[in-house]
Amino acid sequence: MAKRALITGVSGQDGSYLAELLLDKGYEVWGIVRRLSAENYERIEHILDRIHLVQGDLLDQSSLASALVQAEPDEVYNLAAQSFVPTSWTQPVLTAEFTSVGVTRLLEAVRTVNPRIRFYQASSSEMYGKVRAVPQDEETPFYPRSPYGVAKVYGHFITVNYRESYDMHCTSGILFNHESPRRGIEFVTRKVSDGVARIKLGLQTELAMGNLDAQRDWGFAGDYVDAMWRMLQQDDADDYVIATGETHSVERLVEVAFAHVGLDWHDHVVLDDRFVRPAEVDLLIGDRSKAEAELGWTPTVSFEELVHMMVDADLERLDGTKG
Ligand code: NDP
Ligand code: GDR
Repeated sequence: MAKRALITGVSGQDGSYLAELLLDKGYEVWGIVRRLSAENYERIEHILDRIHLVQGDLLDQSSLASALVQAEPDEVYNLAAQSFVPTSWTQPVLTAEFTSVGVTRLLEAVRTVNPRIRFYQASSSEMYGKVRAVPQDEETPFYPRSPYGVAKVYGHFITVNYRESYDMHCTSGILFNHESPRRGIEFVTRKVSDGVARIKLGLQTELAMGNLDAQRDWGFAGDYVDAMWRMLQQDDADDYVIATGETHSVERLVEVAFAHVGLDWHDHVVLDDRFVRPAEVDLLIGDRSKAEAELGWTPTVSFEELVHMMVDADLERLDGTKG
């Protein structure tokens, strides 16, 4: 019989890639979506006829339990969250409700409906924040620097706690930044790829940016959802860091993106304090040794390939809308 999976956040970047991956593996795929006044299924439009959607919200306990009863999953992937770091300063309580307590709501629903379900929690390198070690691995202590990071630390430890308290198969994947043409437009890589494409096509001239010195370990989202799946296939649940092991500054990102279309970033990028954060995460670089050894996982897309892929996708998308 086909395995069944339930994904929260299926309409997001990672949810859409994970749904594709699980369909390819022969899973029956279910996704939880929020009721909105207008549907936002852009990223899953191409697979809508192959997946099952059920309405639910991380704020609503009974909707989560109902979704589990309906979908009868073998595996649950909790990808839903308020995931944009700057918004966590303007909406800190809502961020905690979604990104922290939401995890407990879902874990409780799993525990009561069927504790044998395997559970994946989308943890984040933002938990390392003001980093205590370089590079960061599963043993590195957390020091979050935003309400989002703080919320994710809670989500991580409640997942570990359900594993230890109830002997449930609960895994926390500590994923470093991962991007794609489906990345939300306000995140830095997509903001840059979209801005570069617009400037190249003559639709705008400037790109306003925040801190260019921040360094991130950026990978391709398609690779990272494969790591999530691999984690849930292990006999025993555990925590894993997923990263490329390379770090680049935002300035380097901007340089590579503009150079790809034959432009010099100095001619177009302007600094704007509105995009500078109250507290910054200066440097992230992950050590994926454990994932490589135990999951056999390695990234397949380099930083330059990723930036080029994203700029090309935005050029193609915007060129069609020009004139
Ligand atoms: P996105 O922001 O693209 O997607 C978030 C998803 O969560 C959307 O489908 C959104 O639905 C859904 N959602 C938000 N709030 C609720 C709620 N209250 N109830 C139900 N669904 C909700 O995030 P990504 O795909 O990039 O990331 C997936 C997960 O991984 C997130 O938890 C994120 O914090 C985490 N993460 C991401 C990393 C990255 O680099 N991308 C790195 C490490 C962790 P809607 O479409 O309705 O808004
Ligand atoms: P991040 O991603 O905060 O790392 O969280 P984001 O792309 O928003 O920022 C990365 C870095 O770029 C700097 N930066 C800017 N960022 C944005 N968004 N816009 C700008 O104009 C800009 N200028 C400079 C930021 O200061 C920061 O240092 C992402 C999210 O997906 C989280 O959900 C996830 O958990 C982490 O990655 C790992």
